This record gives sequence, structure tokens and C-alpha cells, in this order.
Amino acid sequence: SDAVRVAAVDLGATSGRVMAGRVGPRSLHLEEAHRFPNGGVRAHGSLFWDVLGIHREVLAGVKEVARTGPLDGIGIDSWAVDYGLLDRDGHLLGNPYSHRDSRTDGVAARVLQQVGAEEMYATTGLQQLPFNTVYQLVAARGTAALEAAETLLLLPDLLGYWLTGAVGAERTNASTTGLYDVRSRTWATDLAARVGLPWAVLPPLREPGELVGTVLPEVAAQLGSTPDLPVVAVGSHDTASAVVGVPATEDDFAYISSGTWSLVGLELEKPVLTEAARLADFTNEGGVDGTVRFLKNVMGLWVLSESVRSWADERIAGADLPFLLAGAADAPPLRTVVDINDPRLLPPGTSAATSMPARIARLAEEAGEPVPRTPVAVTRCILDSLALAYRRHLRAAAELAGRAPTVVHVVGGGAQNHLLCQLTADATGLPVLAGPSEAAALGNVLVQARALGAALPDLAAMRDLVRRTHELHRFEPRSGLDWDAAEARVASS
Ligand code: LFR
Repeated sequence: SDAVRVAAVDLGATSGRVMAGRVGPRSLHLEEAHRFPNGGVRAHGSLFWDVLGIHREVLAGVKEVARTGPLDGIGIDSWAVDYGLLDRDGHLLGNPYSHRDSRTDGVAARVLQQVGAEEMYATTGLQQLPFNTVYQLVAARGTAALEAAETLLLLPDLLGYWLTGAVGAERTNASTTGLYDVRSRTWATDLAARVGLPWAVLPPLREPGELVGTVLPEVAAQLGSTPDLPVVAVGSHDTASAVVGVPATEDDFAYISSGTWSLVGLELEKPVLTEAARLADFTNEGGVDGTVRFLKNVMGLWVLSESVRSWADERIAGADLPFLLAGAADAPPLRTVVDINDPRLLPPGTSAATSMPARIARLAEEAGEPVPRTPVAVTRCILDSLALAYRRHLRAAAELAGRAPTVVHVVGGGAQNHLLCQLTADATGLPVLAGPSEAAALGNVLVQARALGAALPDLAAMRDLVRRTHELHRFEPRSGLDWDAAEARVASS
């Protein structure tokens, strides 16, 4: 048959999944084969990823896909910026850190003093996030691990290396490191050298759609697969894959990839590296097929999931998500709004005083806003504040890029949060088209399918197929709430 069947590994900070994807001339079908929880692990004062555990779950999931039908390829995407280091024997040097670890506190400011924010932006085009790989590596300068490192692999590339033995850096994810030159589309080796980093650890770049390699004999035996099974490079940054899966038919669309983070922006042909874009702190990450993801990282549903985690820890009854969202839908709107991108919301809480709800309460107090006292009130505050941030950043993106989007596509798990989707429509004044929630896995499947011969010539063809095979939910903007006034409250605090 001319259908292609692949395994899409899509790793998120709170859960990972392996999906079986089947692509035919007019069909696109996704089925979950395996899902597992993920999260940072605290050890010896640091926050790590359990990367061997993730590798084990990837194998289990792909094995399940292989057991249930023919398997033509494997593709892996995950969150960005985090990496593992290999020694000269090809072994992993220590556990990869989570980007929410505090070792990068204060590092960015020091680096910017040395390099200059203007030059940094002109080269990398990135939003200043404290955890960009460059800052993680500067924080690691002088450590035994970095000194012994021969090769740096971003997480999806590390997992691909364990499957195939091949090293490389997939371009969309490389573009998030702060060590990639957005103009020349090569590693920014000069910049790396200037901040004292061993740039030779950066492996050759590879394109989404390129073959990573075929699985090692030992891996094929573990998977019960054929020995020549290809691993295909996809948009290995999950956001790049999610943007491929945006079911847009319009030319001028905005998107929100809504998960642990909300990535809010536009797809462009060329980066916007103006002084205005730098001051607005917008990112120009690399997309599939040479596109640019011009977007802003918004703290996202992390703030809510981390709150729910702390309420569960404190054994507060009835603070499960369905109850909270139902309550929030009936709660008074725009009662408390906060700057949801305050960097103090980045790390996980470690005590009652640093729990997420406690930090939200502190932000509200500082801003002179009514302090939300119940889990439902905190939930409403988070959702209103997210919608407010989407409004502000989508307007900024449109203005900076000279675009006028007519629709906002919301993809990812947050597409299932109907209250947030409605508030997003209300706040932006634009219709919201929500879904699919598995856009990243779909983008992963589509790029693999094309590499394996499916007739999907370009992003438009891939998006058209998603649109024809997935149902979307439409939210019309409602008037009646004073979002301008709410925005002014946050801005003046
Ligand atoms: C989303 C995401 C964002 C990136 C953040 C950290 O999952 O990949 O795009 O900024 O995680 O890696």
C-alpha cells in the first residue's frame, strides 16, 4: 500500500508519548501507543531529567508501535535547550540538567555585559530566557564534565544517538541554543569562543527530513523491528513540530502552541532582528522548511499545573483540574491579573512559601490587585493573566512583523482548555480555532512521512491534510470586558 506508518516520540516536560502515525494520500491517523509521566528530578541540590528512564520509555513505546503493525520510521521531538554531554568514548557525562534548575541565575546578565545585548540579538535573534543553552554552558564552565566533553547533543539528538549511534544537531532545536547564528544559519562559533565555551563540542547540523541513521542491531533486537529501520530527523524542537501541525488555510494566521509553555507568535519567511523586536524581547527560532518562528515564550499552563501539584501536596480537597476549570468559568472575570511572565514563576516550588499559589499571591499583592484566596480564584487569575499576555504579545508580534493576523490557531494540550480558548478570543478580538491537541506529534509524523516518500510537498499540503482530518473548535470573540484597563493594571505595576 502507499501508506506510511511511523512512530512519533513527543516528549513534554510533564509527560511523554509515543504515537503510531499513519499517513495515506488523503488520510492522517494518530494513535497513542504509550504515555508516561515526566518531570524534573531533584538530586544533590540540582534539578535533572531522568534521561535513561526517558530512553527506556521511548524503547517501550516504539516497541509497542512495531508490535501493532508495520513500522517505516521513528522521529523524536522534545522541549528545547537542554542537552547531554558525551565523553571521548561516546558515553554520557552526567545527567542532563532541567532548564528550570537555578544554576543559571544571574548568568545571562554577566554574559550580556561581556557580549552586549545588541550583538547577541543580531547574531542569535533569541528572546532572553535565563536557560538558553549558552547560559547553561557558561554556568557549567570549569566543571569536570564540560572539560571532558567531546560532543554536545540536544535531548532529541541524544535519544536518536542511542538508537542509531549517529551524532548531529537538528536545526530547529539548534536555533534555540543561543549558539546558532540566525543570519548565516551556522553555529555561532565566534560567540561561543568569546564567552569561553568549547565550540568544538557542537556537532554537525542536520535538516528536518534528513536521515539520522538506521537503528543499531542491538536496538532493533530490543524493539523487535527490522535492522534497517530509519530514524528520521523531524522538527525536533516540539514547538517546530507543533507549528507544522497548525491546520491553517489562511495566509495571515497567528498561533499559540499551548502546553507547559505557551509559544505565541507568527510564522515568517525571514527573521525580524530590529531594535524594536529586541526591546520587545521576541525570538526568531528556526522552523521546518527554512521558516522562522517569530514568537514569545509565555509561562503557560505550567503555572496552573504547578499550582495543582502544590494543592495536591498540601492535600487540599477538590483542587483537581475539571473542578477548578468549571469553577473558574463562573468566577468573576479580570478580578486579579498579574504579569504571568514574571521570572519568579519559572522554578518549581520547594516549600509552602515558594509554592506557585504563594508566588501568585505575592505578585498580586505587589501589583495592588486583590489577592486570590481560593484555588478557583487562583485558577481564574492564571487564565485571565495568560489571555492578557497572549493579547499583548500577539499585537506586538503583528506590529513588529508588519502583519495583520485574522485568526489565532491554538494547538497542543491547551486547545482542550475551552475557557482559556474563549478568553483568548475575547482578549485578542480574533476568532480562535482550537485543535488539534496533538499538533506536535502530527508535525513529527508528517515530516517523517514526507521523508519516507509521501506526497506532501510543502507545509501548506501538510496543514491541509491536518485540517481535512481533524475537527477544530471555533471560539468567537465576545465583547463586554475591559481588557485595555486590565492591561494597564499589569503594565503599571
Ligand atoms: C515548549 C518548549 C519551548 C521552549 C521550552 C524550553 O515545550 O520547547 O519552545 O522554549 O520548551 O525548552
